[in-house]
Amino acid sequence: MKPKHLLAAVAATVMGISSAVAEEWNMPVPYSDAVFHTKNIRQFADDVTAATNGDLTIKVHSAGSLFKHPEIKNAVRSGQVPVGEFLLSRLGNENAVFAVDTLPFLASNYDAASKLWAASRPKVEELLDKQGLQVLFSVPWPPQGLYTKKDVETVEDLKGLSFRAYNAGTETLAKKAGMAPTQVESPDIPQAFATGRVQAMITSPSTGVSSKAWDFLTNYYDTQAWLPKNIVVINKKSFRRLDKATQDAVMAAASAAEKRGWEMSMAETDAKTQTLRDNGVTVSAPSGQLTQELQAIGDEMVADWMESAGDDGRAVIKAYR
Ligand code: PCA
Repeated sequence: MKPKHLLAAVAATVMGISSAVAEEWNMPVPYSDAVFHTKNIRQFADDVTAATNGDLTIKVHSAGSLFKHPEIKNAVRSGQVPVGEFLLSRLGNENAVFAVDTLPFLASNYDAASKLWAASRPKVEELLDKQGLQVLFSVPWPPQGLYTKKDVETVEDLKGLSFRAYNAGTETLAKKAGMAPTQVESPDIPQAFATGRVQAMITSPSTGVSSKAWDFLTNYYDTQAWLPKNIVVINKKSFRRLDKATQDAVMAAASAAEKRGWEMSMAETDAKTQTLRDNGVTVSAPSGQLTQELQAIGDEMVADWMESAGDDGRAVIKAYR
């Protein structure tokens, strides 16, 4: 033990806190402080601090301020940071199984989403484990709806619009609907709309509210298309370096965070949809035709996915069904 650390340990013991050396971890997350995922993660961090009497504190860096969203997974993998959060389906280019939760209309309510997570979790854990990553918890966004700047009755009405995408699945859907997708991180949504770079998006009521959608668009169609999940992973080596009591505290806080996160997400759905209304966004159910046409696009995407996901993917769908 370095003298500095020895001193800290002695001081901690004298103060009656604990004999272990206090450690501080940096945790990058992509979403802003107002977002429920970030609030849930801050609670997780507080729980870890409390349960370990401050032996381990986790400092949350929100809105991509420490690492940009696309870099977070590799930052944890390489050990630049021990823990981080990202949108699971962003890894869909590595393995289609990671993106099963963004297949339109495959699992479009919380009950189905929970079953899909149970069916896919073992494979997701196995694939991430090979990269030296351990899954701590995963929490869904509310069901995804369509935001536009005009009334939309059919897919034809969407043709030619520039569309804000957040993963490969939303890009594919946009293209199939005749739109032109551009990848925009959620903290950059207001600017992308304000400058005319994009004119439509599909995301949750939560993200509509956190980006103040009423400032730049008029309509929200509650399509309930899918529930994409965020995932929190930890670097296995960093985890192994913790003593057993601290490891147990992290895992207990993680399982509480998963449960709390799903409840927060469910409560958000109606509350944030109401906030959209309160601020003047016209909230409506999609027309029968729009629903049918989006479903047809979803069916095509599921069929394509089944091919690209191979045996692993088919096993996940079988377990789900
Ligand atoms: N919000 C995130 C992902 C899905 C969601 O509801 C976003 O729009 O980037």
